[in-house]
Amino acid sequence: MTSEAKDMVRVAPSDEQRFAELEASYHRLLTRRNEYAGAGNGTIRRYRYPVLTADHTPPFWRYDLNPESNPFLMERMGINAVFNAGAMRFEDRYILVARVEGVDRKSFLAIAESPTGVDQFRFWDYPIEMPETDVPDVNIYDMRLVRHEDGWIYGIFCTERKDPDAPAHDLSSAIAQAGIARTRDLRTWERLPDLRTNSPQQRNVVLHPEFIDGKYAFYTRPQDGFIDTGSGGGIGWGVCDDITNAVIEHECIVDGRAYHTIKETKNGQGPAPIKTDAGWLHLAHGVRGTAAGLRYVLYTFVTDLTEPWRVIHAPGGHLIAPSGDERIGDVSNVVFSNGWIRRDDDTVLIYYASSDSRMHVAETSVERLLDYAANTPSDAGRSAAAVEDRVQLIRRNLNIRDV
Ligand code: M1P
Repeated sequence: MTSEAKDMVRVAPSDEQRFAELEASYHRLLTRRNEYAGAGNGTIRRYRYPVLTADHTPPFWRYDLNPESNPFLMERMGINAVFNAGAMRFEDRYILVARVEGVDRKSFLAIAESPTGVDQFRFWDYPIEMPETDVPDVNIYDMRLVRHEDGWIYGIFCTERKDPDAPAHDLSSAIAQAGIARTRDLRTWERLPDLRTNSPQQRNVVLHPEFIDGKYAFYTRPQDGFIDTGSGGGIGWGVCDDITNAVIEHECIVDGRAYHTIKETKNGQGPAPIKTDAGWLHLAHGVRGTAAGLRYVLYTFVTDLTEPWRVIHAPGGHLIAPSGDERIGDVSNVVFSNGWIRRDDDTVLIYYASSDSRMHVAETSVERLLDYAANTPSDAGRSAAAVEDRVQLIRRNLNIRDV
């Protein structure tokens, strides 16, 4: 044995201590109680601590625990980030299906469950082993979970593959499509053929939870390129007869991109909408360009109960924007949501990721979201009209004060 190797062996006991501390901090993280981060703004109230991070992944996902094959207790397969989780209630548990990204940049989907919905999320022992299609996915992520009225739980997710038509020197061009899988127990997944539409690419596709005239209905996001939506006009809508061979012949735009708004560059449906007496409540992300890159925020809108493709309330501006530490991560200045849960008492937990790095939760209610949607002025379109809206608010408030 060389003297260098002997030196390495001598530090072995401290490696064990290091791993013991790692396990202790993992345990502390999973048992830590969450708390409100502040009073909120009347619409949403954030919780202080992220609900899922890379450190929430079990050490046995990352370390080889066999001293024979890993005498230095090295992390063999690191996890880079945990973000963009779908969400649902299942057997009295709060379930998140997170996008887990290894240090090799490959994303996979893994389920974490919690008894409270705001803390104590623990990953199941094994990630989802999603079956592949004939053309294997290179990367899968951002699952939207939907309990459909046909009795299945569907997971619609982005499947990314290298563009086969890209020139040999182009190693970045990729094609995004919507992968479809279904399950009854969240453990065994049946993979169905990917959604087919007339758009060259799709991302942020979401299954509507109910049949529309006996057909399956999807929110789509047609896009010309992998990053640029190009001629894709915004959040789309289309129906298909057969989910086991899902083909959408025609898409219409439900919620379009618009100049000088929070959704100028692109937008995308978040989770499946929540059904309320006043219409379908939607959560979506809007993207605009800045000198510092793209800025992703969350916004909401309401569509008609019987015609879910028709917007009836469109409050202007964002519901949630990156704040404080949320601004920083692998892709900074991003908040993104593909999961929310309506509790029996009509409170709503919004699960959102910040900067493609970690998962947070904010609380609101159906009543508050509907009030927000119905009474927040829509985007005024220009500065003078926005000032006019604000002046009216000020005038009403000062009149009240003078009374
Ligand atoms: O990096 C921000 C987000 O970018 C994509 O969303 P969109 O297609 O709307 O731009 C997705 O890759 C998403 O996962 C990611 O969080």
